[in-house]
Amino acid sequence: MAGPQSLKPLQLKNNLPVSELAAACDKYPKPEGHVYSYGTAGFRTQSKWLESVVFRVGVIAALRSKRHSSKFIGVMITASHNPEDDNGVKIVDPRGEMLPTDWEPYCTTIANAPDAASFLVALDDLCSKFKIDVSKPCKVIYARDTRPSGLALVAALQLGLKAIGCEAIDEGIRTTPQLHYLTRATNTEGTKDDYGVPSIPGYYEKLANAYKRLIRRRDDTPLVVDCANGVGAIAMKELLEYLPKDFQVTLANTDVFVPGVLNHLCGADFVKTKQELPPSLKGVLKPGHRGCSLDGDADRLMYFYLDPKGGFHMLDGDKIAALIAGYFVDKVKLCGFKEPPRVGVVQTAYANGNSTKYIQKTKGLPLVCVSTGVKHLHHAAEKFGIGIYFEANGHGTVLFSSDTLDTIRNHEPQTPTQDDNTKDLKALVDLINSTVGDAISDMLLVEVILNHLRYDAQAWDSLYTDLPNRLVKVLVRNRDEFQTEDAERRLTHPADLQKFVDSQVAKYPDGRGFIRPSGTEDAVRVYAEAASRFEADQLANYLAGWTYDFGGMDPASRPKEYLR
Ligand code: NG1
Ligand code: ZN
Repeated sequence: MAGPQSLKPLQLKNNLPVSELAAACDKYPKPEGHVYSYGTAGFRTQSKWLESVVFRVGVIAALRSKRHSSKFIGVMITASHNPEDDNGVKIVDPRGEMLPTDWEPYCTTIANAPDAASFLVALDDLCSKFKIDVSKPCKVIYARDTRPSGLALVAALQLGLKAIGCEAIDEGIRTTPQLHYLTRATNTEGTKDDYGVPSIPGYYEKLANAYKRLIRRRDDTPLVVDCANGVGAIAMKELLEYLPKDFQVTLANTDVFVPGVLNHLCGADFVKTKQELPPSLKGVLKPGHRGCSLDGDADRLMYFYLDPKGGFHMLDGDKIAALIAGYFVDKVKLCGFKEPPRVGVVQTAYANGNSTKYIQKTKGLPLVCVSTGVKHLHHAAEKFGIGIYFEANGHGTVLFSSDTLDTIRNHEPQTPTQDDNTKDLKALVDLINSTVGDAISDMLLVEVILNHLRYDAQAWDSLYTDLPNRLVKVLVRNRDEFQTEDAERRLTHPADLQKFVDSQVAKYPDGRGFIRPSGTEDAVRVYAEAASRFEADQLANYLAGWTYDFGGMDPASRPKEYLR
């Protein structure tokens, strides 16, 4: 292990607090043989491997703040919908966005540095590459979800922040979107881009006030919210204090501090992957009621309902996007703008084919497909006046360009209808957490839209019918052998596997299928959809079987449901 003494020969170009950083680094030695990578979800792995990484992320976040004129940088400790024993850490930029991609490889190198000396060299490289003035002050704001490992990881983070002399705000246990909100609100306070009061009560007040301005007389249909036994349960309880008393809601799966139950048989990821009702909601959700599930850090949302016969129906991120997009395009028309903002939708290849058709053909809206990962969706949505982005798994939000915000602010309505709708649009801007997908803000938005359109869950569901689909996770020798193009919809390698995909897909009516390496797990994902359940399953299983064999696995151990 390299102690401060062994660092003397180090020739660094930047004036980093070498001895403080080296001493702190030695307290959190990097586990030998473990390789980390900063991906779509930041660093994410089993919590027992994460202390050295979180310590180093503290230092990186502080340097990012120095790079950004000493603005607050956010750090969120969460593993979202993943198992309770996992954890993760992600850096949030000053306006609440994700860390830019060009920093990712530096984060990876810094996390993998085997000892204090190489850690310092890697930090020095980062400072030189991005011309960071190390003498500047730095500020970080951080939070964690309810995972038991969070506390020890916060201690590691704090040591990193202390070692580099960073001012820090500990926000305690918060949802991921709350931390994004706080980061942006803190940085914009008192400016023309003021995002709201930079506090948790400020967040609830902003959402609740916007909701009250929007909601008309509510029907009596109750909403059941599955909180995944995570931090969303805390936030939902707190939010209810700010909402009108007639907001009828039943909170389920709120066992925040019971070990082992986080995301277990509940939550947005369970609903999306199993396409069934969380068992804990049996008897709680009645036919005709609306239900929704948050995930473990409350940035994903899934709706669902039971038909009169008790059949389960899921309303996923695509259905949410379709509802929101249709609503916004009509709302914008009713405002009577001279130059209406351009409403558009961003999806990934996982979007159901019929949702794409509905948005493009039925609603006539521009739509782009991008690679998986929030940063891709977010950036593409910024190109629209009003950009709606959602992943099928329920992560998404609506972005308003600064021109659009000016248009709305300066608009002079000519009729009472235009006036009412412009007021609604202003309230919608406040209701939506544009920094990142926010399950709670999205839920209020869906509730408002259903209320305005007088839709029940079934009416919403009937906007289009989902094509049956299947997602399969296939283990392979090395997922890097799988490379894609065209927003991950086609493989460039192995090329012969893509030829097989093309020939299979062509055999199925409404067939679509693609294979891509996961960005967050050591696996390859296979997706297929087709006109019937049987065909979607069969197509997915063929593609999975071929992926397994092309992935260098032993055909003798191929799972029996995979086909060849
Ligand atoms: P990967 O593991 O790259 O498929 C998953 C989700 C993404 C996104 C990220 C980040 C699917 C198929 N993929 O990515 O949509 O949410 O995790 O958490 O749901
Ligand atoms: Zn999440």
